[in-house]
Amino acid sequence: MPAFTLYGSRGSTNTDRVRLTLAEGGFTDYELVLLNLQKGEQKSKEHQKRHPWGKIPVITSAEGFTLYESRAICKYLATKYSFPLLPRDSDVEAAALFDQAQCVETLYFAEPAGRIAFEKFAKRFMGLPPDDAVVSDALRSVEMFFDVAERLLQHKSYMAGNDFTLVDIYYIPLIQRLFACGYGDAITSRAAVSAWWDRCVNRPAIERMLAADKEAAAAAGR
Ligand SMILES: N[C@@H](CCC(=O)N[C@@H](CS)C(=O)NCC(=O)O)C(=O)O
Repeated sequence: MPAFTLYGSRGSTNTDRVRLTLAEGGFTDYELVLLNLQKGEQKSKEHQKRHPWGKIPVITSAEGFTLYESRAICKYLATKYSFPLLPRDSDVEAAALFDQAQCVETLYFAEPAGRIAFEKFAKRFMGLPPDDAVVSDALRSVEMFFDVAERLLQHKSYMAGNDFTLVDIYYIPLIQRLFACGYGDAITSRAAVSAWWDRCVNRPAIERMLAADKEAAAAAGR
């Protein structure tokens, strides 16, 4: 019996955040159940017992433990299975800097990048046109975010310090979405950000997972 079930969806950035964490931790003892968001399967009564807001990802264990919110899931899995992706508990300052980097990612980056992904990617599947005003406003915020990141990454290798952590993983799915939507320049035009991005996606486990997903998407015509 697998250690837990991950409920997610193909092409979901929030699900991919969890899958990347598991890949980086080398953990394969789990079952992935894919819900069809276009059919609204995430809003079923059964799924709302797992996630009261009817969203993915969620993990459930055979012992009855359920957890939603991708970053909380990643942190829980990294702690439970000792993936070397978190600062040591005893290093209080490193733990605080990790929390700071996590808040920065969620509030200053993922918020505007998520708006772009919704307008330019998700809306395509809903048959709706993007709202260009929302996209340009969000793009301005993303550019401003990376201007600051560019300065910070001159003095450290990763977002929370000199070690690769979960926070770096948190960025990957939405940055990939920016590339897919034609906004990869926000990364490649900034030397330090671009070098950081290369360090992240050239990690063997991450590179393997991204390549396999790309191949699967091409085969499925997505
Ligand atoms: N903050 C949540 C976001 C979850 C979320 O919005 N998931 C999307 C898929 S990427 C979803 O379930 N969308 C369908 C819906 O809202 O009905 C997390 O990090 O897990």
